[in-house]
Order: sequence, then C-alpha cells, then structure tokens
Amino acid sequence: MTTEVERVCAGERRAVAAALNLIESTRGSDRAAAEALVDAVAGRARPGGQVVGLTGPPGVGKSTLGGRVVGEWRRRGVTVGVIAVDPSSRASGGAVLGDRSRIAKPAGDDGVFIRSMAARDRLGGLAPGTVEAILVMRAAFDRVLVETVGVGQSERSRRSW
Ligand SMILES: Nc1nc2c(ncn2[C@@H]2O[C@H](COP(=O)(O)OP(=O)(O)O)[C@@H](O)[C@H]2O)c(=O)[nH]1
Ligand SMILES: [Mg+2]
Repeated sequence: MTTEVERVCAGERRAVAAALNLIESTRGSDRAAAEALVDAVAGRARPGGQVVGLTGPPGVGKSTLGGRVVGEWRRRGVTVGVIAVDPSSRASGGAVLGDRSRIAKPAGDDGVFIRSMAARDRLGGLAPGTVEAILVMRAAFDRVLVETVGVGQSERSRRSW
C-alpha cells in the first residue's frame, strides 16, 4: 500500500490508472482498499496545486476551453490530470463514445493524464467516485481539470434512452 501511495504521489501513470480502477471497481472486496488508498493520498495534494471544474450544457464549449487551458498549463511546465465525466448509455452501461473525453492528450506528452468516468445513473453531473478520483489526481499532478456533464444532461439523455 505504501509503495502504491508513493507511486501515485510521484505521478506514475500506471499507479494512477490502477488507483482509479480500484476506486471504480464494483467488487465489494475492493472497497476497503480503495478507501484506504484515498485516505492515504487525501493529505498529499501537490503544494500550490489547483483543481478546476468545468460544467455546463452539452456543446457549450467545455472541452474546447479545457483543451486550451491544458495546453497553457503544459506550456508552463506543470503536470495535468483530466477527469471527463460522461453521461452513460443505459444500454451499454459505459460512457457515451461520441462524447468521450474530447480533451485530447497531446501526442507524446506524458505530462497529461486523461480519464473518463461514466456518470451511470447518478444525476447532478458527477460520477460515483469522482471526488475520490480528484483526491488521487490532486496528489499525482500539479493541476486537475474536471469536465462534467452539465446538470440536466443525464436527465435529458435518460428520457431519450
Ligand atoms: N463559435 C464558437 N464555437 C465554439 C467555441 N468553443 C467551442 N466551440 C465549438 O462548439 C462545439 C462544441 O464544443 P465542445 O468543446 O465539444 O463542447 P462541450 O460539449 O461543452 O465539451 C464544437 O464544434 C466546438 O468547435 C467558441 O468559443 N466559439
Ligand atoms: Mg465535452
């Protein structure tokens, strides 16, 4: 556990991905480990770090703005974690592919880590585990950007599915 926490705090991509998988795991037996990990990283935010959220209705320009913000942060040499919360397809249970993380990772840039999370049936624009994922990313990267479905998007999607 200690090793995993240190690897997350060092910004190791594989450790961050594993931590996020643990948080999103639906196996009940993973929950205690996920909570222990989150507790361990919660106090390890990068000094001077920032968490920025973008929300709003679909098509308003969140991903476009977010991509520019990420580019500027990278120009300044800070590392960035992005969490993109997608409304879920009820049929597939997964994120809607067409709206998946439209903030693109600049090719060959290991200073940007992007993760999509499905909002599932949760209303209000955050996925289950989003806050835990923010705590992990806040320990791993200098900046964290969260793009959420606007309040109302899942609610509307729900009717059309
Ligand atoms: N005219 C104009 N179009 C924009 C602007 N920002 C984004 N767009 C366009 O609006 C569409 C939706 O943008 P996107 O960033 O995907 O919105 P999101 O759904 O909120 O993430 C895309 O076709 C963008 O190119 C803007 O400032 N002005
Ligand atoms: Mg978007």
